[in-house]
Amino acid sequence: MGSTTEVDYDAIVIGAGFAGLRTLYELRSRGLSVKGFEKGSDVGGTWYWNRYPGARTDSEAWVYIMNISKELNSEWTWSERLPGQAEVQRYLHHIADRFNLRQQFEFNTRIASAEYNSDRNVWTVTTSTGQSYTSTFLITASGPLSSQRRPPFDGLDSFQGKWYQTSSWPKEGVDLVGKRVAVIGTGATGVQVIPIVAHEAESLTVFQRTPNYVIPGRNHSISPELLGEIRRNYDQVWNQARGHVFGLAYSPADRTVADVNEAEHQEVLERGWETGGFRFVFESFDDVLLDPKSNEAMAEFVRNKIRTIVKDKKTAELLSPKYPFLAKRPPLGHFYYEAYNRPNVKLVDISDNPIKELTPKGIRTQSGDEYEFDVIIFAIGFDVATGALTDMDIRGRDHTSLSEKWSKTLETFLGITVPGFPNLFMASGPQSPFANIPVCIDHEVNFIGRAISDLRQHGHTKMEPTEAAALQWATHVEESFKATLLGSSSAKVHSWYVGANVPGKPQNVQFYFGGVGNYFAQIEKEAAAGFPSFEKS
Ligand code: N01
Repeated sequence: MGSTTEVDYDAIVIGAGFAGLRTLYELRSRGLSVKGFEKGSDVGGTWYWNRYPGARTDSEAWVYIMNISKELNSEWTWSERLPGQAEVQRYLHHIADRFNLRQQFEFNTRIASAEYNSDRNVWTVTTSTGQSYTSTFLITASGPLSSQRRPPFDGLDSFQGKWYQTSSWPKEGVDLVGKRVAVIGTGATGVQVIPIVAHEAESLTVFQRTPNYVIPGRNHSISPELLGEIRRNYDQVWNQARGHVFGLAYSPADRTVADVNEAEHQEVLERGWETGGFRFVFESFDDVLLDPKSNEAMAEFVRNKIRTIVKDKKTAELLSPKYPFLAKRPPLGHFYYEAYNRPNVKLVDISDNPIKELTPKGIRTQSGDEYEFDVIIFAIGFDVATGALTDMDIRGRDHTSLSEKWSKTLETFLGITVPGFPNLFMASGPQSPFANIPVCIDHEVNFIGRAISDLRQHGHTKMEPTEAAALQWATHVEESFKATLLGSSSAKVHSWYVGANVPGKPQNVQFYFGGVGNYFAQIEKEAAAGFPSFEKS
């Protein structure tokens, strides 16, 4: 069974983060010969690259897991509700060692291109140093938030201080003590970095284009009692996350804004705020993404918190978003707003006065104001979802590249496969759910494994989704987005949900917002029916 053409491996996997490790484990368990390639010098993916100060998960530890073995779940001890970068990295190292995954990866190896040969039904994958390898199946696990954007400012090379990007933070760290530091960007990354830098640097200037609704993370250590309870109920916890719209182990609030009076409403939000994390968002009211009244009430509640915490009135107002709650992915903060009360921290609003250029001494805005720095930290986000894939030259059946295909319209089937690209599978690809990623990866990779096993069991060697199935999925992705308040939001202007943060990128909904539970039901239906949306031969 399998390909009749001679290949180096049954499958090649690109990336050694959560998705790559999970894929390698899955396919190897199904008897395939698998080789992995990873740009970094070790496993970790996001957690390998994003070592910036303050980096930690926004999902609770107990759902930030690889659910491949009961023993793993009961032997690994998370120390915090929202584990830090080093701890997640240790977890992934542990998995790589415990399941002997590391030796099947080639590290320090960037994949430059991958090309499908129709006559031979073979993928040829070529590294940036020109080494080529062949396989029947190609699985990308390159991450939805991994293609970093180079700072798009003129004069970058003229800056005489040091500049860093959070998503390629030096392994040895950066000493900021006594330095005048700038942070550009106030997304989830900037929000994590800012309070830590504020403590270390002599001065910190934050350049904010759009404020965010920052929810307190309320991180805490995990007590032995809590750990015991989670371990005893792991299946239940996992099932809860599988069924939750964003893949978190939360219960529905079972109430909408219409069910309560004003006092009860505030009480519920107050309780949620104290609990912190995404529980505030998802366990307070179920209609926050659907009912403008519920949404605005939550938004105003957060604005009031900002006004209470931040002492300087003007700064508080600048930090208060005016667009609908959740229109941007709300970051979790760890004393984020409090940082602005420090005398060494200053906020510069660049919403109407953008950064024009970097100068030898620092940053100049459109109005001509110049700010001097020793260090500039860019936390300006990613070319999300498609970026890491189009960065590689991946060419399918008729020699078209993914980049060319998606410049017209973003089309995938279930966010996992693409018409015209036989035997290509994407773990966490574009149009897959916007959610707690490890839960999604687990199911997507299982789907990929089942698809390949099914194909081989039927004596076939090639599968490709039909155009009709992909079109239907793309339409469903668009409609699901528009059915929420996200689709009509005023923040869509820079929103990476639709790719608007990257100049020139075609604007399409990049993720599936129809809910994790819905998504899993659809991939399960496809798999259970024997993959009817694919052409196989
Ligand atoms: O990136 P972002 P991120 N001039 O794109 C600003 C995940 N994550 O890395 O909003 C000036 O959200 C930009 O401004 P605006 C998580 O899913 C997870 O912070 O476009 N400013 C924005 O403020 C997250 O949502 C975790 O107007 C410019 C910022 O830079 C996702 O990654 C931790 C600019 C970019 O924010 C991305 O978050 C961290 C310009 N030219 C991240 N260009 C955890 O769960 C951009 N900006 C742990």
